[in-house]
Amino acid sequence: MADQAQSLIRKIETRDALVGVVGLGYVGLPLAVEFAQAGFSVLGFEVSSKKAEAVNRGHSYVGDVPGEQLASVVQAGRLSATLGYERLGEVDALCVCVPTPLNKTGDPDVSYIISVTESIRMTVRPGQLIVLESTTYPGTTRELLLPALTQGGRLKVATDFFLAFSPERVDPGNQVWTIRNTPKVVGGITPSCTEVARTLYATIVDHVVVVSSTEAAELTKLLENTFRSVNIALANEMAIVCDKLGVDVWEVIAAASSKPFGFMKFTPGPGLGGHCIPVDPHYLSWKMKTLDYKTRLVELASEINAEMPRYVAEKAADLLNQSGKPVKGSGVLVVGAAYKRDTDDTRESPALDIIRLLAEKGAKVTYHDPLVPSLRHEGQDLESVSLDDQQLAAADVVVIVTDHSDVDYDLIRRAARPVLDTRNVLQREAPETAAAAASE
Ligand code: SAJ
Repeated sequence: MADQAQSLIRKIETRDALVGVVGLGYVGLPLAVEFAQAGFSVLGFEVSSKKAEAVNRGHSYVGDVPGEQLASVVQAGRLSATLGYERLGEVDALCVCVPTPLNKTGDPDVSYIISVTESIRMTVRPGQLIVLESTTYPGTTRELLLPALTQGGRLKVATDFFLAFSPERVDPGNQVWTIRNTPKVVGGITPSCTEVARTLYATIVDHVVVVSSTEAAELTKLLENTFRSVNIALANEMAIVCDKLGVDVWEVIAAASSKPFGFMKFTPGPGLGGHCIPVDPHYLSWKMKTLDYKTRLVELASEINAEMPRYVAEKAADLLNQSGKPVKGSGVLVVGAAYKRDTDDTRESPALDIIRLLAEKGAKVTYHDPLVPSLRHEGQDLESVSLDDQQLAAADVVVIVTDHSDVDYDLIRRAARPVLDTRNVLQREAPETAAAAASE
């Protein structure tokens, strides 16, 4: 193995390597703290002065990073944050954890990757490992980063610097699966790149899964999340099928889940939210379109999921109709604005679409979400209303969109208003059902 590789591996093994993390968000900050706790000196790179200052004050803004944990590594001088990318050349190993959203036309927006790559191009030096962690289309590392780093031939990959991809697998709020015990996939441009990256992650992760290329690592992440999108779409389509057949989809899914092999439970919902599942499959579809291949199943699943908010709004209108009420002027109380249970994250939340669609039909829409005190949506500022008899009495229909634990579902049951329960939470958490079942 090249001398550079051996000396960098040694630096990592002795913890003398200076580790850099670009992007101190829900992926980068926990990663930076993990490396600091493993004994490295870590330099975080942020474009937000607010975040950089908070880190240097030891103030955590990421739920998965307890304040005292951050404060202790900062006070020990193990972690600091710098604004901008000027100091990239100082680090020996750099993990890039920048956002990869979609742009307005639904295509990949790799501008954050391009921006940091341009800075790396100007600072990359012999002896550095660069690892991209951001979820992206297969080929990004080789097609965008590699050419920039080789500087038109000045530097050679695997001789001077090392380049790999390693997808993030952070599940915000998950207390069971942490950075340390969640296997980490790593794939390099060359075997020696892979080995240097493997050595780095082995200092903070119990199990590193090595693959043969950066494309294999990039695609591994896309498969993980496209798998969810496709199966959630199937659950959503089954909900529509069961509704038309007058069958309880939740009963069917519960029964299918009794199969001890060959089945994995997914549940229908009001649509797909979050910044992973609704986004990642589009990175795959987009890349394949450039190769003149249409990923029909992947795109169809995204379409089905994206249609669910409209389906929910129509079902709410049907419920009003059954009470002889037009949507226009009727009160609609949406329970839950976050994209999934027990999170305050409203990114891509289907609740936003459901609120918009019903408001467009003239409904008087209010929402209650104990974790989302206010919402800015389509130029509108909405405040979460309290869940009480008065609000429920004013609602001609209640639409449960997020099944937060901290909501008084008994109050909703007792109000006896028409309810569209997109998460089956009333049935699932019905004390009566449990009591009835127990008395049989
Ligand atoms: N959803 C359904 N039905 C399901 C599962 C989810 O409608 O059966 C909805 C959720 O309500 C949400 C959306 O899909 O609106 C996405 O939910 P998710 O459970 O996939 O959660 P995310 O978006 O937080 O996905 C993250 C991903 N983690 C990473 O990308 C590192 C995903 O790979 C994880 O599997 C997922 O967390 C997880 O399992 O919690």
